[in-house]
Amino acid sequence: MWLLFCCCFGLSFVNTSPYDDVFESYDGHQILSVHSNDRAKRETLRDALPENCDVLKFPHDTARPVDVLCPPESLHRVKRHLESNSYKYDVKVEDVGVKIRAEESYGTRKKRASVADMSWTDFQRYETIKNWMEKLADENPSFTQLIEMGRSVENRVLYALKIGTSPLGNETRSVWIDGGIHAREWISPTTATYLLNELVRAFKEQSSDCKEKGVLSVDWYVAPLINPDGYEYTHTNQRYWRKNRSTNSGSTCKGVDLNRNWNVVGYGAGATSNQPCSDVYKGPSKESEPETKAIGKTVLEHKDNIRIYLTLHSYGAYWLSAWGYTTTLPKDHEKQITLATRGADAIKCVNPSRSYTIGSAGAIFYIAGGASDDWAKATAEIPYSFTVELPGDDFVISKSQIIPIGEEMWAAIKEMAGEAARHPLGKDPAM
Ligand code: 0X9
Ligand code: ZN
Repeated sequence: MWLLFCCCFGLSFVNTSPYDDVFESYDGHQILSVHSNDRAKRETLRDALPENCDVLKFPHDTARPVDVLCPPESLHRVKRHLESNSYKYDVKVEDVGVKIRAEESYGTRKKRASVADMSWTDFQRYETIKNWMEKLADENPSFTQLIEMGRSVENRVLYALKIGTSPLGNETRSVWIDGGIHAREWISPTTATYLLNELVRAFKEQSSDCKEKGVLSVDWYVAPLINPDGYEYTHTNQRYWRKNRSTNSGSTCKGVDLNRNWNVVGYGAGATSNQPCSDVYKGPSKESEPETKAIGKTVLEHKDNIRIYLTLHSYGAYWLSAWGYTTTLPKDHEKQITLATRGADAIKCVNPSRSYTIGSAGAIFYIAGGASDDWAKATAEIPYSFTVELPGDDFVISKSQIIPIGEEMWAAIKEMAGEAARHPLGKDPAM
């Protein structure tokens, strides 16, 4: 019976349909939250799910549920399997199609973007973000610099904006923030643009606010949307797309998981796949993707000054440090956790009900190698490296959350500035 179930349902982690150029409405799809304190049983569940179900979250903490998105044709079989194997589950989202149309007007957003569209009351398209970054650079030449890092698979420009006046010349410390490596995590690029906007405001005003003064003492690199092709695809075709839009040789399935593609120790470890149809496909080789190459090259050019690398993801409110490819902790684990805690405490001051879970990715989340956080610490030798899983309980999140989450992260970012400013230059002392 068990064998039959596995054969029918396939054995992969998460798979994407080869016919991915069609518009997916998600009508009748459900998200199931599956509860089980038994770690082995949770792993068995992952292996037993059908190929067309998508494991959205698989928390290491067994007190938290595993979230699975399934299409209507699989729901009956999956629920029968859960019930006959005594898994407890709730239907977290009754009809995903209805939810995403209500939250985001998904599928109706083919309108042409313009700079005037930039706001934080809605999720913006690539063109809007790109035009807005160009405008920021044009209007503020004394403290910004637009960096064209490279081009995506579909030839979209990959921008980072440098903000700062380098008050200590070559000795000025800097902080790197990126967003949107995972296409469907819309709150990530949105929060990155929110932070970029606050940074530009603070520099423009030459703010005398004590905390904001700290912000002015370092340089900032913000790359808000590093997987623009995947992001656009989530607006036009499949809201739950995760990867970039590479064509994979020998397969009809597109896309590489850019957060499994970095040239770093641990590439291929844990929740990673060598199957192009998998949502966690690591690519044909390390740094095979133009997006990974472009961002990596830019970070390396500034690595001696960048003291903190911060990459924004969603969801669940976790502040994660390296390593992610192993449960082993780095030598300076306590130092990483101290700064992460300062960030989370600053967030709590803005929103007392917001609680981040803090720890190393491999130990408290799940093991996954080839991610940008490990690369920033091990390869670029940047002293602090964090993945922040922003709040929410789904990749689909209400646009009313954009500003509150932006305000929270802005408070955390000011803490990062203070630490970056006082940290010694040079190679990470822990490496
Ligand atoms: O799996 C990921 O890439 C990240 N989680 S997400 O749900 N946003 O996809 C977590 C990455 C944590 N870092 C490492 N495992 N190195
Ligand atoms: Zn992510």
